[in-house]
Amino acid sequence: MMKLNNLLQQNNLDGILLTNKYNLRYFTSFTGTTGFALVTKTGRYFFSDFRYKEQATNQVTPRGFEFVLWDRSMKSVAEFLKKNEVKRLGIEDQDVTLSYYNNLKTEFEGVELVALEDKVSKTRMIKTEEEIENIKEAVRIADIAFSKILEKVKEGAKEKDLSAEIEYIMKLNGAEDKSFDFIVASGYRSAMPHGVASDKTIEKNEFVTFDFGCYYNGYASDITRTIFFGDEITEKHKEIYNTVLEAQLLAISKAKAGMKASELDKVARDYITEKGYGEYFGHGLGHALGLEIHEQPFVSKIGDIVLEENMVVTIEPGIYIEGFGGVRIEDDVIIKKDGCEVLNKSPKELLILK
Ligand SMILES: [Mn+2]
Repeated sequence: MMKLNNLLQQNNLDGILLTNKYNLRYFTSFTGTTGFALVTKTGRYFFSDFRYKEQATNQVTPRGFEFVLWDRSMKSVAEFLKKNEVKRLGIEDQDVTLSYYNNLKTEFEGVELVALEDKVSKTRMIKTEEEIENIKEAVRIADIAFSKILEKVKEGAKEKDLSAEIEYIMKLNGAEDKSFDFIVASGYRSAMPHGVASDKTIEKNEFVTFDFGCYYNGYASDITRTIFFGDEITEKHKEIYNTVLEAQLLAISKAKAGMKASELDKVARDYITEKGYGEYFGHGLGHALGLEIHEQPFVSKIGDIVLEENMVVTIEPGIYIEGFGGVRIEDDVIIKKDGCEVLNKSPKELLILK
């Protein structure tokens, strides 16, 4: 609640319209799909329709919000603005459509709409102990899935089937849902950083990259492991794998509170560049995760946010060589005062499955 008051004050606002579903969950505990909140200096309201009356009331009341049965018009919301003397209203401009914005402009006559950009989402960057516990459990479930999926990797196995198995294993182990569309990318497809599982089957002597995660209590996990399938591994495969692994371990050894996200990115990037593979590492080193699978701070060349204690970020360098294959290794880590804590327990040394 302090965070919302600070936002009002720092941006010289009389109110904030919360519409982003992750921010709504964070501040009101609402887990449904239809609803929004109005926060003013004097009142806190949560608007939703008849379907969510009971659920929303139970969830938002303990968080200090009053449930308002919404008639689906913004005109009725304007009454609340008037009642609370809102002249400057912050909106989550990155979250609303142009037509929604135009509607607000019409219905909220005389109210100045102020774009908050990602200021609300950024209040979620430092995790509480409870949030960290949820992320840890989501990571633990993902680790179980990795160990179990290895038994299913064989010649002719379809990427999509392996992806479905991973989801099934995680759900059997307590996951609410998958946290994104899994990447199972084998052979030439492993050179695609976002090679979502396809109909391709696993063949001998290729890399297979698994990138997956789940939700537990609303919080995400995200893990990537690359294995080699077959008995004829080349020196090039080994070199690429070990370069990514060394870069990942190096970044983990340097990650700590007080450094800029871009400095952490540079640690892994410089190492990979020194080894001659710089041009094949075309994405950022990582991203934070929490209620969202990708959230601030982003760990990239342009990441100017300073890492702080209890931010949870991924460290996931990769090398991708078109026509040959690729490797990525990803762990979720908690930033600490003097280092970081790696949450994933899945092994990272080169695994050759025959
Ligand atoms: Mn990731």
